[in-house]
Amino acid sequence: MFKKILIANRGEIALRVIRTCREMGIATVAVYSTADRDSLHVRFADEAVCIGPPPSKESYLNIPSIISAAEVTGVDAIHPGYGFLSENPQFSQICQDYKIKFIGPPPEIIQLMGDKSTAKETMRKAGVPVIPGSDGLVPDLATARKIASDIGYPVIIKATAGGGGKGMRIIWKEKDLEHHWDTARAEALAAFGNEGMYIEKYIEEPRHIEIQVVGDQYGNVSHLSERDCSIQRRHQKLVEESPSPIVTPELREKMGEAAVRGAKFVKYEGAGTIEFLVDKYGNFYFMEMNTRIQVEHPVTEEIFFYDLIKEQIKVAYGERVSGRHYYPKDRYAMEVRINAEDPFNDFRPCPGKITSFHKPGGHGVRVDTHAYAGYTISPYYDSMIGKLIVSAFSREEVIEKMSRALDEFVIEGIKTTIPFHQKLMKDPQFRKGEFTTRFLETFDFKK
Ligand code: MV4
Repeated sequence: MFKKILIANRGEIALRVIRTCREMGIATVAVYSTADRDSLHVRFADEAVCIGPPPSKESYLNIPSIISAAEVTGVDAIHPGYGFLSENPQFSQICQDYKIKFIGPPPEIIQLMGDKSTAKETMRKAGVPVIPGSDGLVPDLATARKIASDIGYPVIIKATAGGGGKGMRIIWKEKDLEHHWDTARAEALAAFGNEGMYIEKYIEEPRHIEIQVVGDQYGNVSHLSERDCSIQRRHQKLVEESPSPIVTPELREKMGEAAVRGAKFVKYEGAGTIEFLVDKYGNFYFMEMNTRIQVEHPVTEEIFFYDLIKEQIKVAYGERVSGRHYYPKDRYAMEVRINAEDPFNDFRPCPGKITSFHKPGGHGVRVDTHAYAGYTISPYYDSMIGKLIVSAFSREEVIEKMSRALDEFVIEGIKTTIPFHQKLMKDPQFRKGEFTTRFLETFDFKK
């Protein structure tokens, strides 16, 4: 097994990876910016190396600094966590060049899935259902017009370099196409240096449902069922749960099989997520593939009682994935993201010092966080302070337990999303499991 792993990340995920390494007897190296001197990942790792000043570009995104830290400390592998360099094909390539194992897929796969139009074409070839639309990129407005009228409005145009909603426009009527075509392309060029666009039929009231997969270096892939991530705001997930209230055993079987087929087709290696849109008729369509461990991975860990970080490390080392996973019956898990944001003020970020901090506990309650009383949430990074994950034998029980745990959670000194989650847990539609990705557009935060 690896002797020493460098974690090229910060916050709760750095801590999460350190914990598993400890259990596996693997030494750890933390890297940190000067803003994170007092962070727990620095304290809990066996060694820590400062890699630069607070701005991410000069620290957590600074490849030469991170590779130097890896060389100086003599690690055999780098875990990139999520965000930062986790889906950067150059970083995966440089790790390979330096003979340091990147815990994630090889650069070619990251590159392939990072180009959304190519990823979609690849999945279509693999036999995974995709949303009707253009075959690859659309060269010009005239072609866009033709395709849009063939598939019928509403349509959505997407930047191939986008993802997560950037460079995306919904078009309801032909007369609006020209304007959106020009502005979306300009936005994509400015943001990604790539103005490639593709077109799809717009799916109106979808659910966002993703399948967790793990592939090994020998072409084996197994899936660990779905997570329902439909509760989002401006492409930021707020709540994730499994199983999905709308996924029947038949649909789970079909989506799981499609995800495994897609991942095997590209010889996927590591932990990954295949995101699907599910329409109101139960049709599912490939949307994107994420080639990293995701924020919401604990939901899957809790229902399967399975350490996904450990699995990532094992397959990176060359072990095989276990075959098909036993699907746990009567197990439910839900995660809510606790962000340093004011939910009553448009989720405006609220960095600052946490003056008092008390985590909930008890049966079925897990808190993944790097925060503590006296810790300061930096304005330089993501506003997520932690995740509250609960598990139980039914969705009703999970919601009751989540409400109880949220009531126990005390964070003072800054505003957080806790009051929002408390309201959400009482919402009748949410409790019934009846929501789409547009749920929060009409949610009354003041109620
Ligand atoms: C869509 C769609 C409807 N129809 N594609 C959002 C981010 C990026 N991953 C793609 N997204 C969407 N693509 C078609 N053809 C709706 C969305 C979408 C969305 C998807 C999942 C969760 C939340 C969302 C919020 C707005 C739009």
